[in-house]
Amino acid sequence: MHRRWLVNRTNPEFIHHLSTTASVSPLLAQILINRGIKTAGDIRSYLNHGLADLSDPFAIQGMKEAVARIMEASRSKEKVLVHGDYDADGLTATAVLLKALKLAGIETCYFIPNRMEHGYGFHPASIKKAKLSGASLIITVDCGITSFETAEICRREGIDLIITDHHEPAAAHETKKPGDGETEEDEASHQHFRLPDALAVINPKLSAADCQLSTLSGAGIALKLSHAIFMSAYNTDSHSMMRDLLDLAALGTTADVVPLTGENRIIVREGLTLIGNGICPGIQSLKRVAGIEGKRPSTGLLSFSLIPRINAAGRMADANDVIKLFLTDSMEEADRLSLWLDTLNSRRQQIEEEAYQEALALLGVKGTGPAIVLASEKWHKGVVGIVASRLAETFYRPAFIFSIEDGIARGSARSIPPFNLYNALTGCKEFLRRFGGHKLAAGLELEKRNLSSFEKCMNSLAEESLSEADLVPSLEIDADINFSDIGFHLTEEFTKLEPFGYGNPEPILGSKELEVLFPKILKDAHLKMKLRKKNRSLDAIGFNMAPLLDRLGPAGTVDAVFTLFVNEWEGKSYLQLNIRALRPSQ
Ligand SMILES: [Mn+2]
Repeated sequence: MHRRWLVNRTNPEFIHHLSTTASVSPLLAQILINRGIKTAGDIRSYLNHGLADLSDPFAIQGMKEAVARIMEASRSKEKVLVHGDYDADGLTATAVLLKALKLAGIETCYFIPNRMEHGYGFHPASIKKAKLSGASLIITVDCGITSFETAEICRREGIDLIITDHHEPAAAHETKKPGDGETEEDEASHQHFRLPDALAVINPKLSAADCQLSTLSGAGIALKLSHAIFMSAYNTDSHSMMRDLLDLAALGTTADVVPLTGENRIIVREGLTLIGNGICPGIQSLKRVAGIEGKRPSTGLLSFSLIPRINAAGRMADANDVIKLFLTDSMEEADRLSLWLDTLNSRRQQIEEEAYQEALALLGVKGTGPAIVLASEKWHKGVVGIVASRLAETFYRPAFIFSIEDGIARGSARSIPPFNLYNALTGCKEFLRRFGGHKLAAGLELEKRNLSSFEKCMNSLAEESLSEADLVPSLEIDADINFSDIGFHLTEEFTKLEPFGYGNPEPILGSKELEVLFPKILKDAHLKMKLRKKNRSLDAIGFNMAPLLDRLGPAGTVDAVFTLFVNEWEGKSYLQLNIRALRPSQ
C-alpha cells in the first residue's frame, strides 16, 4: 500500500541540549522528543518509572464513595457480584477485581454476559444472578457507563451498584430534561454527561482532573480500584499485592489497544515480566497451548497468541469459564480450559477467514466508498469486529460490519485516526437503536431496513471530513540515520523504551541511497537482501514484500525505512533490518 513518508525533524541544537542534560544519545533524544518527552526530568521518569509512580487511586472521581461501600460490604460480610464483559479486557478486569476483593476478605461471585444472549453492557440477567447468590452489591468493570435502564432496575431491586468503565459516557444534552433533579454539586462535577443512577461511577473520562488516566483500559481501572481497596483494607501502599494482579491487567491493557504511555506503560512493563515468569497457572498453561512458553513476552507476541485465545471464548461460546482459568490454582483445570480456548480459537480463525473473504467479494461488487458498510445474514456476530478491523486496515478507511438476525443488524466498527467514530455515530444516531465505544472502535445496532440510510449518512459524514490525504496512511520515521551509525549500541539503548506497542512504537529509522545486494525471495513471500552504503552492509528482510523485487529495478539505489532487530543463531547475535517500506531513491 502506498504511504506518505514523514521524517521527524527537530532542531539539532535542541537534540544536542537534551542529549547532554539527560545523558542519552542524540538519536534517543530525537526519538523521545518525537513522543512528546521533551525535558530531562520527563526522560528520567519515562526511562525509570515503576509501580511506585502509579498515581493515587483515590484521586479518581467516585473512588472514595466506591471503596467506602466495598469496605462496608467487607465489615458486614456481604457478598459482591462483579459484572464483567466477554472480551479480553473485560475478562481480565473481572479477574483482577475478583482477586482483589478476595484478598480483602470479601465473598464474591461474577457474571459475564453472553455476546449472543445478552449482548454488550450491564444486563438485568446479572441482577437476577446477584439475587440468587445473595449478593447485595454489584460492581461493573469495562462496561455500564450507558446502562441506564439496568441501573434503574438494580436500584428498584434494592441492590447497590458501582460502575467502573472506560468507554465514552453519553452527553447530557442528548437526553437530559431541564431540572432533572440533579443537585448543584452533581451539576458541577459532571455537567456534560448523563450517568446511570449508581452509588458511584468511576470513569476517568468524566473529569478533566483525571485526564491523565483517560486512556486506561477496563482492566487498568479495575487495577486502580483494587489498589484503592488494598490501601483501605491494609492501610499500606500495598504495591506488592498490586504486583500480583499486573499480569492480568497487562493482558487487558494490551488487548484493548490503549496507548502504552503513562500508567498503561508502567502496567504493561511490569505485567510482561510477570507473564514471563508465569506465576498464574491459567496464564502459564495458556502460554504452553499457544506455543510461546520460554519466549520473552512482548505486546506483539501476546496479541498473536494469548489474547485471541482469551477473546475466542466470548466470540464463539460463553466466556464465564475464562474467569475460572484466571482464578484456578489447579494446573490440571488450567490445562483443560486452555485447550478448550485453543479449539475455539481455531474455529474462530476459520469462520473469520470465510467472512473476510465474503466481505472482500461484496466490496468488489459494490466498490469502496469513503466508509465501508457491509452486512450479511451469514456472518457470525463473534467475528464482525475482527473483519471490520482487517478491512479498516487494508483499505485505510472506517469500516462497519454487521451480522443480521431477525431483522436486526448488530455490528462492529473500526476507524482510522483522522475519523472520530464516536462522533460520527452520534451524527447518524437517528438510524441506530444503540451504539457505544471509542474514537477508533465501537459497537452498534440498527434495524435492517435502516442499513442503507445509515450507510448514506456515514458515507456523507466521511466524505465531508476525510480528505484524499487522510485516506493515505502515513509512515512516521523517527530519524534519518547514517548507515554507518547503526550498531548493537542502538538496539541496546532502544530496549529502554520498551514495552513497544500502540502509542509507543518501536523506533522507526530511515536511510537513503542504499545499494541492494543479493536480493532473493523467501517462501514465495518475503524479500531478503543486503543493504550497503559505502563500506557498511547489513542484512535486511521485508516480510511479505516479495512483489517489491521487480519494482526496485536492476540498478540504482533505494531509500529504506526499517526497525532494528537482533537475530540469535547458534549462539551468535546478528543485527538485522526489518524493512517497513522501500522505494527507489528519489
Ligand atoms: Mn475495554
